[in-house]
Amino acid sequence: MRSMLRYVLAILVCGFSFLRLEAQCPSRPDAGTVVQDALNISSKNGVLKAGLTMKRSVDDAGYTHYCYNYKTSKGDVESPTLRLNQGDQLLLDVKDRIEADDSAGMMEMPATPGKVCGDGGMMMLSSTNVHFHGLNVPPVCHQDDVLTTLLQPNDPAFQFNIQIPKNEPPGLYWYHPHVHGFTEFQVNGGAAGALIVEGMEKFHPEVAGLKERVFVIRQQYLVPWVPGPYQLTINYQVAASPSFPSPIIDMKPNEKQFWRVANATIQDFMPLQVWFNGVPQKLQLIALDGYPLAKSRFQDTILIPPAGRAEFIVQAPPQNNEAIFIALGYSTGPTGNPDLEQQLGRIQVSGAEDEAAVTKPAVDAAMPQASMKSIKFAELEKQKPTAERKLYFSEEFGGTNGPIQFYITVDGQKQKVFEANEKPAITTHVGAVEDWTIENRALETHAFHIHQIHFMLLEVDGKPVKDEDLRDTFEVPFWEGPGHPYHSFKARFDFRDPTIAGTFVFHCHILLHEDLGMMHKILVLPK
Ligand SMILES: [Cu+2]
Repeated sequence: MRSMLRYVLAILVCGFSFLRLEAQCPSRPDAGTVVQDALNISSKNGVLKAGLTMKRSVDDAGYTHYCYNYKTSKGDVESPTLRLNQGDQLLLDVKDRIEADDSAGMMEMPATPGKVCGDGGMMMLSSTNVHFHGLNVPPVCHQDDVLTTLLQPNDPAFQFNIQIPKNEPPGLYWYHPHVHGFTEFQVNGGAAGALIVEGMEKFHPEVAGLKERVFVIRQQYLVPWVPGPYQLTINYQVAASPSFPSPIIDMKPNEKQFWRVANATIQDFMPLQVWFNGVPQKLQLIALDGYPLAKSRFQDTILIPPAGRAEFIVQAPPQNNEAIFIALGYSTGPTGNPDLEQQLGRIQVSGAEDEAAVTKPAVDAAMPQASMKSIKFAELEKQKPTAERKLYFSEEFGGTNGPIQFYITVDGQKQKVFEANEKPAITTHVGAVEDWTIENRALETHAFHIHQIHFMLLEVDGKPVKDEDLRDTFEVPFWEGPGHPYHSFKARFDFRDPTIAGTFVFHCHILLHEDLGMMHKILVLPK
């Protein structure tokens, strides 16, 4: 009897520890190891159906993880890369299984009154939803809506059902939670993954046949809203040399690789470089923010703001070179956060010389199979704007919403922080093509982002840009103070596509700023 009892107890204990393990996020890679890409899950016959479970756990160093857990036959992984073709359907079942959280004593916020998508209820740290950053898809329930979609712990799975438009630009997008007030916590915890719309080689044949790497750079603070030291990670491996051994990026001598890099940090502006023996190398830039460049170009520095993406070709050095991938430091101004230089990885060259890379024909000889005219927002430069607007970022010291109030304001309106039940700050209609100037009157650099569409850059600081890139996130540097002009950019916003009708948001992608209300709504009325 006693042994029977023991047996039952043993089963119970095993059961409990199994349950406890169930609640944990997958372990993350050790420092100083070879960087691995996330698991790729690809659409089949036009459909990608997958399930993700949002969980939370705390690691041995005290960092809180929020993870998009994905089950495989070999165990659980987090944040798989979702790969789809133009025109494919994404069926993503998301469950909220956040157990304990840090929300004790934190404010809860009522969700947008009236409309509820998902469970609704109060917005809390244990609530979640998903934003498909950059996708040009409808802002409606079960698609890319963050204003009314709210999942709560232990709800049944909520299904996102998204049709990738047939003319969606091929490139790197990403998914992350977007519950107003609590986004920073979950993204700080690592809740972010890559989404790729395939077909870049049809527009940029120079990437055809190259080994592809997807690097998601994240940033973790012990307590995200407290200024202090942070760690960058590359595919979840800590990149904090010299405190930790550098992540290792494997390449063959002279090998060309196609790197697709997402800035999934909560606030880090990253000027990226690749150095050989301390000398920055030319990188062949192919796409920004998931939009192929009209023409690839060579740069030695590629700046990506928080939430931006860059896709570029890197050629490895021959043997015996010291090569690194690095994010330079970046000044975000007197009230900004320190963005420090950090080595993201050490390029380890080994194996046989990559003959194919060396003998590959000159890129210009290759002809694109698809015309840039076939994707969204093509030839936007030829459109006549139907309206012009000016928006500005600003900050005020003191107030009820923390030591600094963060605002984004449509010029002429009153400065105010975002509230869930506010009316749209901008109302426009399907068919509109608008030129907006975004100005920064704050002593801190901000990153402008709008949901549902890309915008075409026209001017920076009042001067026409050399490259009219399509972006979904763009930096506006800080104001240097009295006697200096405000920095700004001007871009063209295309609301002609009837599928994006509805209410969505534009905001700063420094996530603390967004959470504190540096955001407003835009309503696009159907025709
Ligand atoms: Cu900001």
